Amino acid sequence: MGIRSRKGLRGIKRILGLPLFLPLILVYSLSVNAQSDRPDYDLDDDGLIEINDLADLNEIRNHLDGSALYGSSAGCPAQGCNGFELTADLDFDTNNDGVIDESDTFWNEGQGWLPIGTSASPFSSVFNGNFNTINNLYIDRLGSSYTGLFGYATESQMLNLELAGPLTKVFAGSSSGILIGFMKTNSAI
Ligand SMILES: [Ca+2]
Ligand SMILES: [Ca+2]
Ligand SMILES: [Ca+2]
Ligand SMILES: [Ca+2]
Repeated sequence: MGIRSRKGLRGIKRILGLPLFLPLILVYSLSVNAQSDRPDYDLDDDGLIEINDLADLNEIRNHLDGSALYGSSAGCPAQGCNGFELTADLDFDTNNDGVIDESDTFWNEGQGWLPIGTSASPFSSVFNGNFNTINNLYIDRLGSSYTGLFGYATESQMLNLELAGPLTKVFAGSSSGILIGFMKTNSAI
């Protein structure tokens, strides 16, 4: 009994040694990629939250009115933020190997990019591309309406955005386009 307990204790020590080491690696990698923990989401105070990568772009769907990103409006001007602006070219061929497949981040089991905004919850703010390019948008959702980079928008504005790249493909149902599936009144491209 006594011998078994000592062995057990050594086993626990060995197990504890590993988890103490792992969280350090996790914390480090999280802080490197921590787009979601910015002290200021609108560095130039123009009311447009900066979109720096595809993860940021993907997060817009959770803040369709442009007031926040990752649940935060930190650094927005006093009247609040009312949209987004792109700060860099983006590429859906995320591993840069010349094909869009399951190795790319937004493959989604072959369906590709999930459009931002639905008829029930439309995108309703500003998206300024700042003359940057979104490359190789891939969507294969033949049964879906309102499909594009944005699926459905109302009371919104999209400007200065280029979509390009040889891998760009949007297979979709009715009311679909590459930039936007459907735009309601009082909107402008
Ligand atoms: Ca700006
Ligand atoms: Ca800004
Ligand atoms: Ca600011
Ligand atoms: Ca790829």
